[in-house]
Amino acid sequence: MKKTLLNYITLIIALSLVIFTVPLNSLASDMEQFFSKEPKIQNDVYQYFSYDTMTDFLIELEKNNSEVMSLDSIGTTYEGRDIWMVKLSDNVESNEDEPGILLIGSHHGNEWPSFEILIYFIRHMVELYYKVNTDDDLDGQLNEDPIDGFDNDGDGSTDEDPSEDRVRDSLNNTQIFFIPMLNPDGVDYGDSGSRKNRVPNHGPFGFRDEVTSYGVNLNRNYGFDWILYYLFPIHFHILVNLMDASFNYRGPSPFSENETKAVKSLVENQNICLSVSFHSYSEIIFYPWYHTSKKTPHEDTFISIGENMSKINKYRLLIGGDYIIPKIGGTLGTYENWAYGEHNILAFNIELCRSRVPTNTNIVLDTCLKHVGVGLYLSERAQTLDIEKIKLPLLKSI
Ligand SMILES: [Ca+2]
Ligand SMILES: [Ca+2]
Ligand SMILES: [Ca+2]
Ligand SMILES: [Ca+2]
Ligand SMILES: [Zn+2]
Repeated sequence: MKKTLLNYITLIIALSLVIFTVPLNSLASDMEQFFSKEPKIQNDVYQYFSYDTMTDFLIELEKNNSEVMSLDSIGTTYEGRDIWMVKLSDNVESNEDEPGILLIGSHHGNEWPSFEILIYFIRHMVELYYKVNTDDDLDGQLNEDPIDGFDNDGDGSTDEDPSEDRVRDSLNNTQIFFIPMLNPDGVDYGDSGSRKNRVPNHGPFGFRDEVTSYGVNLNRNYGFDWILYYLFPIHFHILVNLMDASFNYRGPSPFSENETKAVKSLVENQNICLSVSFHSYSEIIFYPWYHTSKKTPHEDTFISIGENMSKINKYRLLIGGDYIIPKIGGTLGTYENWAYGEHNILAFNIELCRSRVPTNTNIVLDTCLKHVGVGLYLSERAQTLDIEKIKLPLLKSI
């Protein structure tokens, strides 16, 4: 640990006599206090971040915690917004030989919980990294109920005494990358956002002079197996994906969009082994393949990680693509298929919540807290993957 950090911790210990004598019943109440200061809660209707408030918040957080947090623009959208990437790790400015995980929110701009949970997780990690081990619920035991979805000490409340050491272990041994809001143009569009981004389209292949419609579905724009559209046009719903006015329009060419280009470049330049892209809604978890019911060589590992996440967030794990993926056909151009198929990243999709944008404060905060648990688990599991030295063979799905 750096000397400045030690000084900082000493300062915190001194201050903690004052600050931490305030009883905190749970992290949720802690967060409510924080958000009410911001002011995030108005008449119990949850106020989500916007692109601008998120940008201000992340800039401020990075300024005060630059030893463990970096904030960089990894691209610019059609409407000129920065695509922010947050990295959390000790010695954050150097690229250390530690396993990396990547968490992405808002491929779809109208699915707001997907960025909200990531901003919450970032703040939790940064805040607890510098906090001394604290008996948050003042029951005389220290860190007896970490965030894992279980009431570990059987006192009737769940996850009420998160472990500060656990956060430090995590950030000292992994590199956590976030793109909390991949599609800010979509998030900022209208009152409730747009699923697609906001580029003007010029016909399905971009050849028309006039603007024919707006927006590409970023989660169909990844350049993996597009040829299957032409080999099996019916199975892969070519018309829905080809027609530019469609909600699932894939774009004029693979990686045509600035947002997917930014993800591609980040993944190509970092050592990422595990990843989750968040959407809403359905409370389900799934994993590749999405275009076939054929199982990947890593089915057992996908199931193991998926089941562990499911224990924390209580969402249903869809095994082997049953239910959502037809036996023949399915979805092409998704982030997960590309990340796994091209880069051997164990990539999951988590569909948050039971509605697209819940406004009940308790529901949103509960979702945020659960996914702090999921994020911590992923960071710990990434270390295991590294130690086990799982070498994923290069794959091609066809
Ligand atoms: Ca604690
Ligand atoms: Ca305690
Ligand atoms: Ca408990
Ligand atoms: Ca717990
Ligand atoms: Zn989505």
